[in-house]
Amino acid sequence: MSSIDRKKFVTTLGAGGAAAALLAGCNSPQSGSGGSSPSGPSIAGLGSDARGIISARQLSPADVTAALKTYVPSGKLDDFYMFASGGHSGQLLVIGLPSMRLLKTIPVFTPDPYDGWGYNAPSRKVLADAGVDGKTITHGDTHHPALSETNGDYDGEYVFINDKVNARVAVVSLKDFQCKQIVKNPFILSNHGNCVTPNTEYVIESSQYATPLGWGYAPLSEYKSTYRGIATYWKFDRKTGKIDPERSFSIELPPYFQDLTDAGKLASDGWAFTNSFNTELATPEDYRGGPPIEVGASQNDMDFMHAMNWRKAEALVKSGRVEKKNGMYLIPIAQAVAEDLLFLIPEPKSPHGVDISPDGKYMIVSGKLDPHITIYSFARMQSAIAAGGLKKDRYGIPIVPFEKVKIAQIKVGLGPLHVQFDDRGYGYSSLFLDSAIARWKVGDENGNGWELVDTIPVQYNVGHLGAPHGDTVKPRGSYVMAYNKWSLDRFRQVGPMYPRNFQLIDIAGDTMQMLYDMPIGQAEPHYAQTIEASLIKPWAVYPKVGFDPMTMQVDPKAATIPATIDTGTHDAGDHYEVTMAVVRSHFQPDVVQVPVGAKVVWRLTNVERATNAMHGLAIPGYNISVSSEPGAVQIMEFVADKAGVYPFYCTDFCSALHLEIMGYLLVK
Ligand code: RUQ
Repeated sequence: MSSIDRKKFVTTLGAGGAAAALLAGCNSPQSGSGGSSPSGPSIAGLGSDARGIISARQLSPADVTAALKTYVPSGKLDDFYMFASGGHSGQLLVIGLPSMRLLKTIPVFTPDPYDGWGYNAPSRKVLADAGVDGKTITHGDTHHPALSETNGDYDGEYVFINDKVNARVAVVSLKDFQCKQIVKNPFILSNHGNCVTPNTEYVIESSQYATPLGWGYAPLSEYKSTYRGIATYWKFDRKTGKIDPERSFSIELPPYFQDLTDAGKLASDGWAFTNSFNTELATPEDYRGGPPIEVGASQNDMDFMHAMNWRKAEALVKSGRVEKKNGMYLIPIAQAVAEDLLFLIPEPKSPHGVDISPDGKYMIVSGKLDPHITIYSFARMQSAIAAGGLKKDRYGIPIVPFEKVKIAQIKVGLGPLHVQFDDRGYGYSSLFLDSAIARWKVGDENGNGWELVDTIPVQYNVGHLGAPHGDTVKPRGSYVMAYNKWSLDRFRQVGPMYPRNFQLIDIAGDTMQMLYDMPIGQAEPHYAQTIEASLIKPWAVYPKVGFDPMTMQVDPKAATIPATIDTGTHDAGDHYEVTMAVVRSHFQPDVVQVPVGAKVVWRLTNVERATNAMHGLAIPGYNISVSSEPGAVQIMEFVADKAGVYPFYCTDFCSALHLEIMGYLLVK
């Protein structure tokens, strides 16, 4: 039974139906509405065995259905890829759905020797280039993965991920699931929002905590006058697969703490929305005379959503009327206001997420300190702007009146944070305080029909939630995932640091069903995006032997076999060049000899064409570990500063003679 058949099969039986069939022993094909699937195994055949297992393991009918819905047999594949942030591990996780099996950790902001990231020369350069004031940073706090989009739907080509703590954005190619680039924001030191425009024209990064723009110093007493937020529109170039900082621009924002951003689509294409909290402009300094920051920043009943017409901003930049600062175009607040491309919309009390509906007609804001989600109409926002006469905030930005644009509020429960959609006209909200997912009906432009339908408890304290293609114009697949901060009683204890819990929920039926708990064995994940597996077309091996994953081209200096280039150690005058091939089961050459103090540039090419035939190389004492997939060249650079004999070996168990794949680095 294919995975799609399996799903249909289970759905036909209905929640509990399959289990009932199993529990009943299924001696007759009539039991359960589905009986036996025409192409699949007969339920009757499962009879007493299954009954025995079910009773020995004390499984309920719901348990058995959940197992059937998530089980992917050995040899079968998952239907979806989920790309989850790795929180302050700085990495990105790839997970299969519905099995919830971890497929890969993609190292991004943090070195990871299993992948050679941060241990080979090109990735060290990526990390160094993305440093702060010349200082290489070897950690990150990943929050919001954003898959590249074409016509508002995930296209499976790239995924972008932000580093909240250092205000950086990374580009990962889904050809080889490797990081290709990290850009450092030239204005800010912390970000939060990260999303793409509907054709990945831009990756939008929005600031979190206000600072003086450009990382300079200013006392907190100058917070209101000197500190600022930012929305940066990083220009993505599909031809190069890289962000082009030269064609990127930023819009200056007030020192409200900007939070999440979502790009408009379809009806609202060309716009982007960023909410904020701390319109009180409180600072931690207030502690000396006033309340602590979390109190100071929660005084106002309303904060502000920022609405930005990025297409207008882009045209303004192209017109040559925007100046560059710190190497990037920066549209100051006054210019953004004069050009009618920046507006504020009041939003209830310290909101967290803003999410645009699949048709682009509605902006939905989650209250965080308010039990409601608030629904705004994009069309009404346009009319209110066109009508003019808007009041302004203290920074001169026009405010679109709340009552003119808000069309509905749904009381969903305590601590709403984020919103996702399905293809059946429902929206879903994560409720942090209630530890639940709420399902509600998407209503109409006049505010009718927006109503809470159902909630399901989750375990526990959910942050984000995610549905397959849930941020696109075409959500699909019948799952919602809850990305929980706490797991409490869900897993065997592993000391005081508990695993975080990803939960898979079936939303196909009229009531939601909890299917699966997945422990995340590392930092708190925030958001994840999920894409149909068939849309991703990864390489099985690199396109050619000697392919450099960083330049995405063949390195002319890489070894190939049959050898077109001399392998061995070559004295290049100011450095030694090592050209090496690896194949089961040897390195060629397997002795590298250099004088002490030599600068070494060592290219290791895995010349295999067999899929999965991985090799690695690690050198003791030199902090070097690389991984080379079939076809890839890995470049290592170091100074051989200590005389000695250094055995190196292949770190992947690649053949029966794996232990024999070794060699010596002789530093004389
Ligand atoms: S945020 S849940 Cu980046 Cu909502 Cu963490």
